Amino acid sequence: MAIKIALAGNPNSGKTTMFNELTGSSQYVGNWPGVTVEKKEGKLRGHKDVIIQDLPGIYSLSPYTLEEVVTRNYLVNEKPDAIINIVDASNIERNLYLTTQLTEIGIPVIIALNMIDVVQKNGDVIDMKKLKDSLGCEVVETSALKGIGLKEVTQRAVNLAQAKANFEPKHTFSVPVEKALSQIEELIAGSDSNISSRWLAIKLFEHDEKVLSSISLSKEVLDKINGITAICESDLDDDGESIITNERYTYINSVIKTSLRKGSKSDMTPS
Ligand code: BGO
Repeated sequence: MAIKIALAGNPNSGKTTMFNELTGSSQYVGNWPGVTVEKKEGKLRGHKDVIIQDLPGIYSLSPYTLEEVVTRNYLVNEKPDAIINIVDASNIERNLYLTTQLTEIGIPVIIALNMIDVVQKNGDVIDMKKLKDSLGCEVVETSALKGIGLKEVTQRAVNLAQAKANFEPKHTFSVPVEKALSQIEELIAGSDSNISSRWLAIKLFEHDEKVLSSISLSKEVLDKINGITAICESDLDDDGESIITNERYTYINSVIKTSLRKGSKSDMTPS
């Protein structure tokens, strides 16, 4: 059976450039079912049994835009064998917000740290080992524009896909949130065995209406989940969705602090 690798990333991260480089002329363009969002897939050059699925450029996996919903429905329901997350290395802080969400789905993620030529030009230094250790996934420096690192990132993605290993993100939330999430996970265990229970638990904690309406839970279980979330919200004096968002940013700040050293040219604004 063919291996399916999804390309996910923020708008302007270089996704189209990379997709074109990886697939050449073997592209098929259509629409995602029921929506006018472009769907592009193609065969990886030199690998007739590896399909690269391009996903819409997005900043988050929230339920608020068509592109986000298309992307997360595909990842959660269709389950590609691996995700290449294209991260604009020259805007790493903003791009890692999506990364923290992609790694929660349970599909192996490899990061293409793209625009590395821009980072080098700016004199910035990214400590690859520290970045890899704190994110818990493989990271490869790439320049889609200059064709650097593309073979390596795709070969590693194919290896990850073939290994079919379970993927556990390094990122965890604060103690009270983790406690609530594990209680919710216990309550929903077995409700939809196709979807990662941790991902579902986070979405339920965030009061995600789209996920709530897509799974069937008894009123009793739903009441318990709402009770668990309400206790945590009251303890942290915020709503579930904001708690998760804020904790993602706190985590990203800690990753950036340990792995990025800004060069002097970075702060100069172009005239
Ligand atoms: C323009 N390095 C550099 N330096 N640039 C890159 C790289 C890289 O690794 N990868 C992509 N780019 P998209 P999304 C442009 O179009 O693939 C550039 O949204 C321009 N256009 O060439 O479109 C890429 O699909 C005029 O730049 O991203 C493109 O994710 C002047 O990043 C841009 C300068 O890439 C976005 C750049 C008319």
